[in-house]
Amino acid sequence: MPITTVTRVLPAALTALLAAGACSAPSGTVTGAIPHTVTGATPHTVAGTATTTAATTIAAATATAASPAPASSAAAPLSISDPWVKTARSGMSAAFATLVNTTGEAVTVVAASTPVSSSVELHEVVGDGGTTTMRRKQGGFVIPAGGRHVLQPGGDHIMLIGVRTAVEPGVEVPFTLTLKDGRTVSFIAVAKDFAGANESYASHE
Ligand SMILES: [Cu+2]
Repeated sequence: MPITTVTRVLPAALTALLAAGACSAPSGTVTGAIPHTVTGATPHTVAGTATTTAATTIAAATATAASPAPASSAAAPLSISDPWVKTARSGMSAAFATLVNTTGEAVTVVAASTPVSSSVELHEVVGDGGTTTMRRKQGGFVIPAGGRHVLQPGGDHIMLIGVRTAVEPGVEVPFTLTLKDGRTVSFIAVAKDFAGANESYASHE
């Protein structure tokens, strides 16, 4: 299956899209620029009523379509929507996104990595009442066939332990997810300030 080849194309496309989004909108709106379904929609219709923001998005989508991989979302096992990472100068941080399974079989994410952190783990948040704790997610993130798995503050997340390159607001941070079958999926997360998601870190013991 040619999936490995296609996933190599994804980062460039996402970089272009996120760059376009970052130029035209604050971080909160960047999420709207993530494109898979928008790309497939009828662009000429959108263009006719385009605002400045919409025009930028369409331009980015066109660039994606012109890239060497014609069947982007169909071939990648996961598409990554709304990726972002919490700003941090050092220590711990976390990345979030919606992982969309584009295949007919369950996909399991077993690891993640990013150059800005010496260690990265897949975490979940557990607890009740006022006390919540995060810990490693046993078995990784499982995305059901055709389904999605939301990574968000207070829930499952990609944990950065040992930030070694300051993650400033607006910076684009590359991530790579490793799947259970060894395939990888890369994406770019835009850094933004966020005051929450400060759950205490559970001991591994
Ligand atoms: Cu965590």
